[in-house]
Amino acid sequence: MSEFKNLILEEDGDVAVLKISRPAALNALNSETLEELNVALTEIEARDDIKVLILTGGPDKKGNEFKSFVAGADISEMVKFSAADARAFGMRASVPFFKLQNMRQVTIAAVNGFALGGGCEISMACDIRIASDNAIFGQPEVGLGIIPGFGGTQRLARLVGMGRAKELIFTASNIDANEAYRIGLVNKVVPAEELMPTAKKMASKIARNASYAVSIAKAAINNGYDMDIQNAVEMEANLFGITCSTEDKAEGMGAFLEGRKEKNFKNF
Ligand code: CO8
Repeated sequence: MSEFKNLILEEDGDVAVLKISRPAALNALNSETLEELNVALTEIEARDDIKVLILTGGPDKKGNEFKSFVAGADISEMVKFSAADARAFGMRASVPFFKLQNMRQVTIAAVNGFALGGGCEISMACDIRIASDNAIFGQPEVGLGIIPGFGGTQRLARLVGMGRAKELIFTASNIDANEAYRIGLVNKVVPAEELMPTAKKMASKIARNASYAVSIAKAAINNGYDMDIQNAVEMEANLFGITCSTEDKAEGMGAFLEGRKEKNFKNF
């Protein structure tokens, strides 16, 4: 794996933890970090031994682990942008964000503090969000004279519905973790010290299943989401057919029929 300036990759068996680490800027996303994210996610996706990726924020400069997930895109970089620079920045972010959304592995955002602007947006590009009870979510962009530009106007509405997305974006209000849970923005809220253990427990549970089937299920959900239901269900039937041709199907069903708890999935 490559070396990174603003990212830290930790591996724990078949689960990888990728920390965004810019302690001086509360992990704000600048161009360099977006480039690094693209490289890291490309390398992780090519690794068969990594089944689940947890994305989280590194500590702030005082060492506080629960200060910030990602405090947005880097305002000191964006302030100098022309319209063309801004578009290029947005497109640069869309590559790693779509990787998080569509890569073979399941992606879990472990949100350990501020998830503002681009921070809320990168969490929404992940499959699942778990928040520490001190996490704060928001899309403050219109207060800065801009709009969410890393997919926030699109992914927030898809996750929490158009009315709530419009309220959050138009008021630029922050919400706490419990409100984020109430509106369906996060899957789970846990005490701060339980955040990584909970994310790792969920990751291990996912990793124990047939990972090829999990990745096909992810593709079915993602691809079908914007299709009409008739075509989406037909697409699902085709993907179901593919999983029926795998050794893991023989192993999973065989284990059930033999009353065997242990399963030896080969992941194909
Ligand atoms: N960008 C750059 N630096 C930042 C950012 C940021 N987003 N957030 C925090 N920092 C820096 C601060 O400037 C400060 O630096 P220094 O110590 O050198 O003064 C350091 O991090 C610590 O921050 P604070 O002292 O402000 O810490 P507080 O605990 O007082 O406050 C907050 C924490 C509330 C999170 C506060 O830092 C804050 O409001 N940050 C900005 C949050 C924000 O507005 N984020 C959204 C940015 S816009 C965006 O994300 C758009 C995404 C789409 C772009 C698409 C382009 C095409």
